[in-house]
Amino acid sequence: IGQRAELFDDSNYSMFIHWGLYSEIGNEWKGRTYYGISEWIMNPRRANIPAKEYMAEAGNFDPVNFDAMAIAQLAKDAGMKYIVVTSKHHDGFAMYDSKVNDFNIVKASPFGRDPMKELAQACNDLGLGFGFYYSHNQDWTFPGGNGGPKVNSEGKEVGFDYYFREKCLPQVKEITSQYGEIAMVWFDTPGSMEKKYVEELVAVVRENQPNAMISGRAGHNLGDYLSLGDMNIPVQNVGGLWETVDVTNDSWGYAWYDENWKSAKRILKSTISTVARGGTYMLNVGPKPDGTIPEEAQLSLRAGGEWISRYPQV
Ligand code: JFZ
Repeated sequence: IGQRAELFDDSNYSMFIHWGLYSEIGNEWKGRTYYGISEWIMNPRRANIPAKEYMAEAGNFDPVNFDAMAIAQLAKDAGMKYIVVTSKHHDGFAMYDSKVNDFNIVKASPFGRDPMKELAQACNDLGLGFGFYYSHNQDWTFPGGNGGPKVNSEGKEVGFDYYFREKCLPQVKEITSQYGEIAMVWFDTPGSMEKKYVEELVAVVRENQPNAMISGRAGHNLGDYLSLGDMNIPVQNVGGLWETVDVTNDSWGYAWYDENWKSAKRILKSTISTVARGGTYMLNVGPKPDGTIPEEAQLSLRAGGEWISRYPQV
């Protein structure tokens, strides 16, 4: 895969950011706390929130203290080399200015800014790579998306193809063309998605971003590398290009009660074990409802970065 692989050669420690409407909810719905990964709050086995009700929650999402430069600087201080952020998770809410679908942070929320533009710019200014997570198969609020409603706004029954043509493909075109050069498109949970769809998405990414890596979870082995199971640090050597993703606490998205922070020592151990076996370690932070990164995560990331900065790059 040639030049694209340079991302993993030069940069084997990176920041994952799960940020979306679920961050505003923080795992508390109608006065009740639901435990588990917060970006799954609307799932039937959790708070079981109907799509319409969940979508209305966007009117309350106003992360006024979001500061792209502060987050990029945190990644830099931590010793990380690039950032991958959720442009759209399974809930279907786009965290960027999407022209093809109004359920996004610019149109549906009071915030009114495109935080992805700001973050892409901040990463560029600090010499960090920038990439997008995009949930290509699951979309719980758009008709036809996996886990989504079965009928469209006209009451007509629709399938996956409808979601793919009307939302998924055009949005992947947007995220690969509106934010300058990006380093990565992190597709996730392909499920039983047909190969032809994954092929079309991969073709768009290759066309618009020839140097971007595509995650192992694109599906049908069409990604550029192997993605291990979440929070999985291998104890054996793994061949080829690979990555493992992990969390600073327990949930990817912000959860109000989640204080199970990993220490700097624990973060360094995981980073070193992964990198020593040739892998890339992508560590997640979940911004709070106001858009800032929890203080405890900042402290341990910076303490780890201080240790890393004392060793010369090889
Ligand atoms: C997925 C998402 O459902 C989750 O919300 C989060 O974004 C995470 C990073 O990715 O969850 C997964 C996907 C794959 C595995 C585990 C959790 N896996 O392969 O072990």
